[in-house]
Amino acid sequence: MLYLLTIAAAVLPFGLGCQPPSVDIGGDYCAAILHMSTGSWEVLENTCKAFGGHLAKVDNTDFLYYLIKHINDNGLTGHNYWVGGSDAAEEGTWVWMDGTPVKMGSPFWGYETAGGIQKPDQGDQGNCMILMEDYHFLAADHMCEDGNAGICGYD
Ligand SMILES: [Ca+2]
Repeated sequence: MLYLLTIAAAVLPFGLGCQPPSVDIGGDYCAAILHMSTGSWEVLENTCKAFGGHLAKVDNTDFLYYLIKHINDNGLTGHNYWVGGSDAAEEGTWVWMDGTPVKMGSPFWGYETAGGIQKPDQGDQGNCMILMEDYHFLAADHMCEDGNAGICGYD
């Protein structure tokens, strides 16, 4: 009995930090990487809401680093992941779900090596933010209705 209590005391502090289905991705960050889900940006946002979160607000480079590392270290590649940025309300003005501005440029947004064009570059055709495998999981603007996986955040 004492043995079990000792194990619980040692394990629980790490488990309690992240609300399921989110997991500890390192760096004291929690996220739910929904690699098995496929849906529009809105569908994935609703899925995240059902899980008590939102599409992730990836507004600091440390969080982005641990997200990409977790995806690569856990075989979660092969998907593109919706995150919580959008410029649907006003073209060119990217905001998170809570209305705060999305940081533009490097190191958050991906770019095409040929031509060096940095995302976002799709205008009205791309109003939802996605971490694209083609850009090593840096961000791109993408057609919101396209079916993709998503990442829920709990901040
Ligand atoms: Ca746009």
